[in-house]
Amino acid sequence: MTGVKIGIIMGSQSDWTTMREAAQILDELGVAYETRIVSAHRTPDRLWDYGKTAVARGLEVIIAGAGGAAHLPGMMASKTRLPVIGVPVQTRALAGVDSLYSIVQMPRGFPVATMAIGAAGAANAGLMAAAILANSDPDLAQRLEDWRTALSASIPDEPVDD
Ligand code: RP5
Repeated sequence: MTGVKIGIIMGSQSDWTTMREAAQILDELGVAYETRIVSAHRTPDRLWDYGKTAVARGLEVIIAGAGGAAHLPGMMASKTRLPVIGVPVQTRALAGVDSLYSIVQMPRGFPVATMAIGAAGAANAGLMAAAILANSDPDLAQRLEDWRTALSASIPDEPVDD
């Protein structure tokens, strides 16, 4: 086991621009993660192996981003009991609504915690994964509290002209 508890997986290199937002949040919070390209359609055996070995390798949360016919998060949820956080990547053709619908409407029994479309969703996936780990990691819990306090403090009281 590597000690890494969060896996960030995505269907394509082209998803990394979005999924990097999750990684950046975890960097800010000092949480280790691994990143892999795992495509439900192009590398199904890789998906199967990743899901099958995830628990034994010590992972505790999987963040899965995909676009279009975005079957990666749901298929991963079917293969591992670990919590899977889905990120609908924004697409050109249908603006990510296709991704959202592909991820969110899971059948009873195999949930995917589905975030918003695009960069905000990916960042929130990082925060959600950290929040899950923080339940059993007081130091991380404090860092997460501090992160949230700093964000609140950065919001001005009044708007200014652009
Ligand atoms: C999906 O197809 C990927 O998750 C990606 O969002 C989308 C397009 O992939 P590329 O054609 O850019 O590799 O499987």
